[in-house]
Amino acid sequence: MPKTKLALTIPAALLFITQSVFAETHVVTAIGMKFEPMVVKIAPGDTVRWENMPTHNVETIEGLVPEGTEKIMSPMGENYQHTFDKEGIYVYICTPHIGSGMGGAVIVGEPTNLDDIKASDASGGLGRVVRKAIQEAEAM
Ligand SMILES: [Cu+2]
Repeated sequence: MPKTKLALTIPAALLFITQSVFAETHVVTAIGMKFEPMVVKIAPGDTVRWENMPTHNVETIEGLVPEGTEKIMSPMGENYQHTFDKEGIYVYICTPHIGSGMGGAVIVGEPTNLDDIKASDASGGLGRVVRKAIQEAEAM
């Protein structure tokens, strides 16, 4: 391998290794009808792991996630984890318990879609989750 090419390859490899080493896993625990913590702030590439989920799940809502991201619909009653790569706010609910306000948000990097979230007309349990997500994003 020519010397110049090698000189470029090594820093690129180191950067990749560094990012992998520093990617974190954040645990959210279902306690009663609440996710704790309700809002987690993470870096792109980090993972969120939901635990203690015997009667719960995680479902993202169209319009309350960054554009172009795939919907999350985790199997009911199972712990679940997801790695978030795209920046923005991801509001999620527990499908059977959102009426009781069981939901939360993951803020990945900068809250790039804050205006979209603010423009949503969510009410009831989902409205409470959305207001909490906005409050946390604005405090950043
Ligand atoms: Cu639930």
